[in-house]
Amino acid sequence: MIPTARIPRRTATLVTDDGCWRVPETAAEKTDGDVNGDGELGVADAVLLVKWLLAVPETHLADWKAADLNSDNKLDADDLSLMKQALLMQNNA
Ligand SMILES: [Ca+2]
Ligand SMILES: [Ca+2]
Repeated sequence: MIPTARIPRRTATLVTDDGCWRVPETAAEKTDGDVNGDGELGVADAVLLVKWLLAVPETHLADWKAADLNSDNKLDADDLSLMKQALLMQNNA
């Protein structure tokens, strides 16, 4: 399955006791591949993942799970390949 870039969405919960709407942080939907945590999938995410895979010092992933595109709980070249495909699909859309 080829991942597609998604626009981050949030869900809201109505709190009936005070009538306020709340948007819990835990309800934030993450963008696939957004490893730098800026809210969108971009070339910078692929560059960051490459640097991390090459063990470049001082490389920090804001959200490594976002880059685990094949959901096998590890980051490797397969995830990078899927990220490249997602970027190509995003740019050709
Ligand atoms: Ca990003
Ligand atoms: Ca993976």
